[in-house]
Amino acid sequence: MIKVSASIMCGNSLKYGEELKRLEEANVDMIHFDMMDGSYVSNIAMGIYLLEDMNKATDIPFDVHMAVWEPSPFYETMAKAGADYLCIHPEAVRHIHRDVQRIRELGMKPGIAINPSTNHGVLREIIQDIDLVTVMTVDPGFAGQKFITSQLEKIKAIREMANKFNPDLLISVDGNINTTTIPQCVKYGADVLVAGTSSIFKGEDADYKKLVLEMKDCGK
Ligand code: S6P
Ligand code: MG
Repeated sequence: MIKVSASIMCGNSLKYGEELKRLEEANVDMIHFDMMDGSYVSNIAMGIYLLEDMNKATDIPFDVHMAVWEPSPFYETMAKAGADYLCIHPEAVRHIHRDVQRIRELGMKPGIAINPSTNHGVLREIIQDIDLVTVMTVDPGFAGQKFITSQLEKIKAIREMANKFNPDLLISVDGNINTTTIPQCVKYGADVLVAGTSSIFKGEDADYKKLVLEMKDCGK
């Protein structure tokens, strides 16, 4: 079943409370919460206090994407703040198994985010220990970029690996996910669609419910 994870960074930051209500009414499955440290990526976004407050305001699960170097000192705080899934980049940590184990021990579901230039082979030794892979279909750091089509083959290869070693693995796609790119992503094996500026966050008048349904429909 296809899930939509709404990238809240793309919402109106003066109205996050209202944005969460609109996303609840639109029945999104998850909130994609991007954290950026200004070093692993050239942008700074979304902090822990914000996650804590948002988590108090909604029951929608949080899929946190840490585009952060050495995120391990923050895992405990992230668990307390309400992260359900916690996705890290393999290049950003020293020992990926230790980090994944720690994330699970703290009650979160571990995930790995793969940059466009990172080969999916990095997953082979860890795929059985994680719940989510986020395939970056743009370089991380910014909303509003162009889809990198070479990532489709990667989605397919990860799905094949998952079928063999972890059939319940969720594969999410993040970056320029819209009604044009969704059919191919889903065909190749994605089941979580990160919704940003190119699909649902289109301003005050956007009908999130309709847009979310369109995303799910075009992936059928
Ligand atoms: C990018 C970040 C993403 C964006 C999302 C934006 O660094 O990880 O989660 O928020 O991809 O979506 P769009 O439709 O503007 O590309
Ligand atoms: Mg993201």
